[in-house]
Amino acid sequence: MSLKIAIQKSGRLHDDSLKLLNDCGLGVKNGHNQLKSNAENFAAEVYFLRDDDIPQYVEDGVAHIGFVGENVLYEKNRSVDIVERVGFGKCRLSIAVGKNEDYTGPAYLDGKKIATSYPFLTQKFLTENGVNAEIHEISGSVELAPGIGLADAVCDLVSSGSTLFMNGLKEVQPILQSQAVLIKTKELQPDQQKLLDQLVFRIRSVRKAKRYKYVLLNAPNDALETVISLLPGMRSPTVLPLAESGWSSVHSVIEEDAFWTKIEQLKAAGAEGILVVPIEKMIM
Ligand code: PRT
Ligand code: ZN
Repeated sequence: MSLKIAIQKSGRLHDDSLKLLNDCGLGVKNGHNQLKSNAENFAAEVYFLRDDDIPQYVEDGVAHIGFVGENVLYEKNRSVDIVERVGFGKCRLSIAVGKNEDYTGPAYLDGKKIATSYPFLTQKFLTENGVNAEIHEISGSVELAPGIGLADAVCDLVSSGSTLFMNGLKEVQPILQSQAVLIKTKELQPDQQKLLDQLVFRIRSVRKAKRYKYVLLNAPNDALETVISLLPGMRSPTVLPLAESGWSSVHSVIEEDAFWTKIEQLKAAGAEGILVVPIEKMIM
């Protein structure tokens, strides 16, 4: 009995999916030129598939779980459950028009032709906004369509925006924010559910660790109260006396977002010799 995990064979989600599984200790070899690979340290097999096929494989239970972009998941509209958002593959699905066009809102699209690889999501957006437009489905290089007279607008994935810019287009209407998600089939056997629970616990520990840094510093004892109030830590900071009397060493964790502000406040409070160390896993 093992957990069958689908990830993208090659493309933008492949490396991050594989890295996440290996950060979770599974021991999976890269899938170039193979359909599947056994995890060395976990009861799991990894299937390498086209991202478009992953929702269906998971719905059918051929794979128990899989990593796929929300854009693909909602476009395919398959019946699976989202277990966890995993933070990579961030992008948005947006309407874009010629850079000199005056886009005033969805009504602008009335009677226009829109090229997209996402006909289902595009139509959903049009319907929700009461717009009548013609959808022209193409499978790649959607951004070229307006330039060759195939469409008036596109609905495509955007991350930096440079592809649109280079093709004389501008993003005017995001219709979906997307990132990679872990999905699961509706019916899992109890043993498989147990493996999934273990994996999700590890994924959360790995992702949490990335958001935090381990901090060690020295502080004069009369500054300890302020320093400790700045460092709540997992429970509370560790405080150890230094060989030099009147000084202590303080160990704690700081969240990435607040990092530089905290460091400045700690220095102002009298902290010295501040060391910041990455954390690999964080088990709460
Ligand atoms: O072969 P397979 O079918 O598995 O792969 P694919 O070619 O369909 O997908 P791939 O590897 O290109 O993308 C996989 C997933 O990555 C997508 O489904 C999204 O969930 C996610 N993702 C994140 C992106 C982007 N960012 C992205 N920028 N997918 C595609 N793009 C493309 C976009 O289509 C456009 O051509 O990048 C271009 C825009 O990028 P910017 O930075 O110029 O705006
Ligand atoms: Zn694809």
